[in-house]
Amino acid sequence: MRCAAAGAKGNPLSPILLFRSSSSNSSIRIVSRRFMMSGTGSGGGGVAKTALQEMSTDGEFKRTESSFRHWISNQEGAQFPALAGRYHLYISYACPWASRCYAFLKLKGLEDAIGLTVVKPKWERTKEGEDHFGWVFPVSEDEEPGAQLDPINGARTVRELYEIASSNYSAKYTVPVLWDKQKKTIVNNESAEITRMFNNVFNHIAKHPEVDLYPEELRSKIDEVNGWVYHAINNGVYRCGFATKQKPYEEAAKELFDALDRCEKILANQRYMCGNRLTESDIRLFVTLIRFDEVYVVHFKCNKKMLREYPNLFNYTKDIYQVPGIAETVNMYHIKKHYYGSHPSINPYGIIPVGPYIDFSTPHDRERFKSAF
Ligand SMILES: N[C@@H](CCC(=O)N[C@@H](CS)C(=O)NCC(=O)O)C(=O)O
Repeated sequence: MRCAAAGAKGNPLSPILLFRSSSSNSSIRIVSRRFMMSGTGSGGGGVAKTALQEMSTDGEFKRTESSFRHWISNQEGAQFPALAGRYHLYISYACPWASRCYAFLKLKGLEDAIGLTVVKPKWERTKEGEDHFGWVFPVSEDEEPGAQLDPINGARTVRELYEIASSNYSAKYTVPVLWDKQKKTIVNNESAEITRMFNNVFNHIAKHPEVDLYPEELRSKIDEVNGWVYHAINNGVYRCGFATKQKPYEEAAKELFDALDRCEKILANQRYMCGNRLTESDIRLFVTLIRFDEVYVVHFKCNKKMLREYPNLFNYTKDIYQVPGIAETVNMYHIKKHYYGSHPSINPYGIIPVGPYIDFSTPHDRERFKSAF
């Protein structure tokens, strides 16, 4: 692994280069990786500019780390103070990472304090004469139901947001993007950190400050669950879907279904992943489960079992879907249109399968457990 982007220049908040993975509360970092660059015709060796290129030479999908890692704070003199109306969240309904941020925004009641814009579901060319395909905004409000024009920067693409934020950015143009309207830059593009900020730092302006999805007493449990759920399930489905060789696919699939079996067992004895209280771990698991039968079983070849064959997991997914605010974060039309339409190396004709369109609002059996939420 080699560094591939230059250090900060121009914008004083431009990302800097660092290789590390744990979360800190104040820095920004670009972690760039050299990949095979499949599908670019470049013949290998470059910085991944889309998930489709994050392939190691042995056919394994390797996700690149997020770059902008500023932290919003309540402390006096903070570079990014926790103020109402200052920040804007750009998401795609299709993206599980972005959707978990939107879920936190809803659960905390931050809709009036933090703006939200949804991109079009299907990736399009982001620059004339270039091969890069990525997230774009519609050109009119009625072009794509659920997608919106960019009201803050008037950008046509998410790529433009990254280019405004940093003149020398050279990695992926991902959602979510948490934007600072005052400094005109990206505060953070890592959902794991955006959700923590939404949970903790806006309580004075949140409609539901009492909702705490990362409570002190459960933090080590939540971190432990998040660790294996991320590796084997959240990222695991991508490791199945984007593998370009049989062995890494089979390894990812084994880890995925072992982890789902483990969740099924846990959820036989308690309502949520960390006990009788809804936490961050449940939102993280939910965003993958809700896409499972509709997308991952078919598109990412995660077909050893369907979600509907796991009674506890299936009912659990319905339970979380029915938490007030969560259903609004799920748009299956965008989800299916994105995955089946944006990865030509996996689905060259872009055909969207007809089923199953599960109704997650139907009754579930999870009330048999007590709940503290
Ligand atoms: N670690 C990031 C991952 C975000 C991410 O991978 N987003 C995908 C959509 S699901 C994306 O925007 N990909 C753009 C691309 O691959 O070009 C997070 O959790 O925020």
